Amino acid sequence: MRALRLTAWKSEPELVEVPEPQPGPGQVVIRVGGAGACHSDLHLMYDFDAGALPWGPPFTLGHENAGWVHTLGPGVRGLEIGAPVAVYGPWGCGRCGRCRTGAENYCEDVAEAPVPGGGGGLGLDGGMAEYMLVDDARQLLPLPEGLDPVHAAPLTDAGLTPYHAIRRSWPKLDPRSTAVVVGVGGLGHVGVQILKATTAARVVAVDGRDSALDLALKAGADEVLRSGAGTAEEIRRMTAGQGADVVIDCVGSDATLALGAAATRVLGDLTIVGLGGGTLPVSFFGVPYEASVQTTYWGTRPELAEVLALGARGLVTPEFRTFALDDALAAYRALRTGGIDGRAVVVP
Ligand code: FEH
Ligand code: ZN
Ligand code: ZN
Repeated sequence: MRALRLTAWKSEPELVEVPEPQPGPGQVVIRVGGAGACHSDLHLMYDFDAGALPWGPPFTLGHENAGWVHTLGPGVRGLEIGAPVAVYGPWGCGRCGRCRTGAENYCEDVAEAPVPGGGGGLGLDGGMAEYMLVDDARQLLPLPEGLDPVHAAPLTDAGLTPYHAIRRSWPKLDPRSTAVVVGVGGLGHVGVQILKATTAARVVAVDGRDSALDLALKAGADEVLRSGAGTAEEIRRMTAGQGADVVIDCVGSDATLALGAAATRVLGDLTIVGLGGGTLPVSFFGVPYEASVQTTYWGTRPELAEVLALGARGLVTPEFRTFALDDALAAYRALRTGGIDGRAVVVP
């Protein structure tokens, strides 16, 4: 079969012929129906040096996957061949306290995980291929009625990652609240939809690109702001001087972190989801009193079930453009130059 493989750090992936995977005990092979191209894959290709992550090439890209059950390894029960499934992406040890609650994104015994801190498409072979080996049947969630693998794939990361970030801030998102999403790309536009579907907060989206602001409006944003020198002041003006209750930063650059710190309300949340590599100096007067600043990594398996339910009900519907496997590298190149509104999904 063909697979888009990263063979070295700081290099573009190659479409090569590889053997079809065979499932071992407890494992499942899926026929891939959709594999999303995530912005973090660009960091893997162009930015990270060897040693930056506890795993490395060679592996097949694609950590945002859904498809159909193809073959079952020995001992796997309860899955039917041909059943549509989404793949939960962060693969933990399965036995530690976090993994037992389904929070494998925060596995506490990563040495016992299939790959420390990664999963299929992140150190192990992912979904940019005709078939994908899923390390354990527990990582497969049945697709609810009304959701097909192409639509489900972006929900597993572009959906789950902002969902987790937003869900933890639900107590701060009442009908008087303002939530700001900074960066309206693959994750950010789904974040806007999730805020609208799960809270009554006013949603403000910030981006530097007109096409992204159009996407934010389509996703349901109440207001959009073109990022610039006065953005934080504008957010304060819109909130009677108080600032935003919750800021979800899907970029994570120096500039967006500074914006977040300047625009967050006292007692608010500033949540950094984007891998932009920026830093935020924290000091007594540098951040609002009792504002919580946190990073989040992906989400939990129970949360993925919730996101799939939102997708099946038509409440969260990522915008995407499909690409053939032959064009997967072109999809990444377009993503890199800002040429993709929403997500690119590879359909092998
Ligand atoms: C991938 C690699 C490293 C950090 C974060 C990510 C996310 O895109 C996972 O969804
Ligand atoms: Zn990702
Ligand atoms: Zn674990």
